[in-house]
Amino acid sequence: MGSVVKCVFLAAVCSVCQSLQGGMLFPIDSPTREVKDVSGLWRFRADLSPERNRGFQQEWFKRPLAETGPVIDMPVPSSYNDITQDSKIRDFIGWVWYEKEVWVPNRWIQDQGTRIMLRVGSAHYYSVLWVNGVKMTEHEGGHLPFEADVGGVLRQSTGSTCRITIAVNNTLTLETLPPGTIQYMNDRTRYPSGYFIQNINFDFFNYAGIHRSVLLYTTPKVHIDDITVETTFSDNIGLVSYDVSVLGSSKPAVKVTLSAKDGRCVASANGSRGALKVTDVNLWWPYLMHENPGYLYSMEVQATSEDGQTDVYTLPVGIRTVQVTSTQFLINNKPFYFHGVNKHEDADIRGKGFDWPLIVKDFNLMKWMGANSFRTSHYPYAEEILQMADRHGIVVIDECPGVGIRDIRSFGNASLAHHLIVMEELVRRDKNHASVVMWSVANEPASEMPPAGLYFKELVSHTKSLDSSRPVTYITNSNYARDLGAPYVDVICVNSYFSWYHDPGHTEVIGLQLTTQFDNWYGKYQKPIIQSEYGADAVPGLHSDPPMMFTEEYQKTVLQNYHDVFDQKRKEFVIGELIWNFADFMTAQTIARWSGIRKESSLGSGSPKPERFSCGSDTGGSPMRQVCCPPGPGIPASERINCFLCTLENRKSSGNGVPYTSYTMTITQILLLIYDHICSNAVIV
Ligand code: BDP
Repeated sequence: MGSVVKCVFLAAVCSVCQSLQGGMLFPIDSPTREVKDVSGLWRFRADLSPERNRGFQQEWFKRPLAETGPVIDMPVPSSYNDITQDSKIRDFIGWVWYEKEVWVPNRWIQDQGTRIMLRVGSAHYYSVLWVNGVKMTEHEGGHLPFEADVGGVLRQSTGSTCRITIAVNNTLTLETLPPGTIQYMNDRTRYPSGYFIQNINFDFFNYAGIHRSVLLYTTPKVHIDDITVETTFSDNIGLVSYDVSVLGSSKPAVKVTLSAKDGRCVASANGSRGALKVTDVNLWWPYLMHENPGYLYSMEVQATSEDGQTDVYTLPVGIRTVQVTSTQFLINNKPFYFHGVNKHEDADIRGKGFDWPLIVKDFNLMKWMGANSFRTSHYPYAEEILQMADRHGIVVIDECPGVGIRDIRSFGNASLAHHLIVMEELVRRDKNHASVVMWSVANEPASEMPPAGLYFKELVSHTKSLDSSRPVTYITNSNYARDLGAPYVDVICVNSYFSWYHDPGHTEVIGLQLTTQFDNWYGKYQKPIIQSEYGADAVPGLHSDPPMMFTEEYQKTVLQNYHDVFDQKRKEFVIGELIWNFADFMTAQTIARWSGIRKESSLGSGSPKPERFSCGSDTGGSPMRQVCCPPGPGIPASERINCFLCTLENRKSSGNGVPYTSYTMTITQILLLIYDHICSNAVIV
């Protein structure tokens, strides 16, 4: 490994040797808290020096970035890769520097009782944060938030300006999550001096940058640091157990009030730990399982110190239970079937940058398809996405970035130590979401390798020690007889691509092979099984009869064959199917991927262009999902086809759908198929 990477990660490995301190509540406004979003346009520079460490040598954080070299505009949140016209930025490996100067309200500075926090929702991969030239914190890992108390520094600075500098390094090593390796190419007849590449073992583009909002927010000095809720019910009585941690006061008085949707107080209690009893409880139900899915109570926590300082935080709470038997996944004691999708945070231009229109559109699409669930393949998604899932009753399998652990050296102690910390960060962030029903600690690790047994035993048991209320799994593509981690999981999640990566071209063997796959896994473990990925690529507009690989017909045939087996096996122990993938997404450039991956099942999560999705209908241009394609079974196919053709027309005429127009027919076919399948199997309890 070259020095570029070495210097970056020494610090990282050391920093993971300790356990997490404190909570990471989502920043909200409340009577005692304020949030100021400082996202927007930032100044940006990639450190193109050979060792990528000029920024540290020249201490770029000490002065405004524009004084140490050229800067360009960079939107936050967004990946930086696709923003410029420069392939060096798209494929950049190493440190990039972001900077923004913002004003902090005077009253925040003047009031010594105000805590001023700076929080980054996620930056990929390793970040160092300075305010006014003073280092505030470092964080390893994308996809999860980090924050620092910046009040002290701001109060020492003159004026109320706050110059935020964030250096972000996307280098992946054997000990990062996901892992990767840096390879220096030393053959001088083929590569210039210092030439290196980033190798990865996962199938999505290694987008980098500041991916979620950067927020300044306040709390009082005496503040609610963390809240943990667990829920259950018996008959019509719901029970919410809570645990509140308050910092800044040795003997805080804590009051907790639970309100129904209409604002009615339904229970209250005093004390930092306790239980709230809710009579005539409205349970949190998944979408399509109840006429009123996603019911959320509002839990207001109030903490007051001996000297009268108060903090207030309000948390949405869904009351529900989750349980796994040898054949079923129970939500509120009723069998739940995961009829869903795998996703990515991925969009044209913004990469993995947070984007509300895209998120809302994706939820509308999922609901319109009749999907009741998704897996956060292959990393934690934005908290706002989980909040949406809570509200809409969409069930989530919450996955950590443990994807591509294929090298035996990534099962070592340093890797495990970091993986445990990442699970702590994930559980700390997402533990209170009713939508999250299971943790996934990894995707397709080399779980047949000898160290995998101990690795997964530790990882799963640590995750259970953090949260005993949810089952834990990881997603496997190993052989059932040789998978060393499967004994420790609660649900078997299997990925398979029969007639694609195995027996290419032979869809006739899917039925037999999939049945055998299920029977083997169940025979060995007697645990319920989710088909956590299945699918096939298609080149848009490519047709053949009889179907051949990469045609739209072939993709359809593969899905149909899988669905036939699911429909049989769900009568026994199969508890779900998550198609690969909800939408096309970008991958690294390789001969196996044509402009990213094309196993999409819906209209796609490309850059949000609402006009692509509207339909000039009889009623005058209402969104097509309402007019032509309402959720649920029984919509005549002809109507749905018209609707899609209309979409196609809209995309063509929008003129900006260049990357999309060509594959619309694929989308049409696949979406119809999934839609038919999901609608015909929707379980309404
Ligand atoms: C699985 C991976 C997923 C890939 C998919 C595929 O979990 O990330 O994109 O296969 O190859 O192996 O399409």
